[in-house]
Amino acid sequence: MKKLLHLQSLVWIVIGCGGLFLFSGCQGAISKQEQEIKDKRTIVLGFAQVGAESSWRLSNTKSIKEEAAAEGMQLMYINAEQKQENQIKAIRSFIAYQVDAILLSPVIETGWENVLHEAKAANIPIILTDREIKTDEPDLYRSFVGSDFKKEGKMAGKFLQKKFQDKTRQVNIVELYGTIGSSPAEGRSIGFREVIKENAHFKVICSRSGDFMHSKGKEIMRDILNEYKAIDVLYSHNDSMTLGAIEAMEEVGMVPGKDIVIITIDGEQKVIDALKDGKVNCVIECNPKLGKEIIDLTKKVLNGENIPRTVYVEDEVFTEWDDLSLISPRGY
Ligand code: GYE
Repeated sequence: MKKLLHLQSLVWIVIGCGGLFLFSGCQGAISKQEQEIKDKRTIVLGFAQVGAESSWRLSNTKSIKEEAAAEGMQLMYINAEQKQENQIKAIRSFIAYQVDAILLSPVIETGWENVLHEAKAANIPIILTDREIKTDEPDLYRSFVGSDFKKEGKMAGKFLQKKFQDKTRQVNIVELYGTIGSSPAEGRSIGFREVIKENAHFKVICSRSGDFMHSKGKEIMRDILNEYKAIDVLYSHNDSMTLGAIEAMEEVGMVPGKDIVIITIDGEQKVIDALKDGKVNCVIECNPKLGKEIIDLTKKVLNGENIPRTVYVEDEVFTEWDDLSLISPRGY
C-alpha cells in the first residue's frame, strides 16, 4: 500500500534456525506476475512467530499464511524457535525492509520497548497475535487478537469444582506450566488459582514448566511421579505437554483419566481422541485459527480505520460428561 516494492531487486530477508539469509532474485525484465504485484501495490507483512513447538502452533501459522495469501498479501514469516532475541532481530529486519505492518506473537511478555519504539519511529504498526506483552507504553502496539488465557484457566478451575464437589479431603493438584514469562502460561495459572481458591481443599502441590513441549512434559511428569505419590489432578497448560505426561503415566502402569484426573488446554485432535478414550477428563479449547481476524484487522489498520484494542476469540470446553460424538474434526 504505502510502499511500492522495488521488484527488480526484490530482496527477502528471512531469519530461520538462528541464521540470516538473503534471497535475491528477479533480475532483468519485470515478469507478468511481478507487474501484477506492482500494479496492486501488494501489502507486505512481517510475521514474527514463536516457533513450531506444538500442533496448535503449526495450525496457527498455517491459518495466518493461508489468510494472507488469500488476500493477496506477501508474508515474511520467521520461526523464532522460542527465542525472544530471534524475534527482535526479525522485527529489525522487517523495519529495514519497510513492511506495511508487523504481526508479533511474543514468546514472553516483557522486554519489547526498544524494538517496538524502532517500529513506531518507522511508522510501522504492530499487531500482537496469540500472546500479549506487558508494558507501560500501550501505544507501542495497535491491537491484540487471541484467546483470553485467564478465562481458560478459570474454566479449568470450574471443571475441577464440579468434578470434586463431594470431596471433603484435600485434592492434590500438579500443574504443568507453559513457558515461564509467557502470557498464556501466566493467564492460565492465575485464572485457575482464582477459581480453586474458593474451595480450601484444593491444593497445588507442585508446578513445573514444560515449556509447552511434549518431550519436556513427559520428562517432568516422570520426575513428578517419582517424587509425589498422592496426585489427584494434572492441570496442564497445553496438549503437547499433556500427551507427554500421559506417556509417562502409562510407563509406570497408571491409568490416565482415572488414577489422575487430567485437564488440558488447546483442543488438538489427539487430545479429543484421548478424551473419548477416557484418558483425559476435560479439554479447554484454545482456538489457533486466528488468520482471518488478524488479516481483517490489519487491513483496517492500514486503511486508517478504528480498531478494537483487544479481540478475544471464543473458546469452548469439552468434558467427559458431554456427548463427544458431536465434536467436529479439529483440524490440528
Ligand atoms: O496453548 C500452546 C502453544 O500461545 C496459546 O502456545 C499459545 C500456546 C498454546 O505452544 O500449545
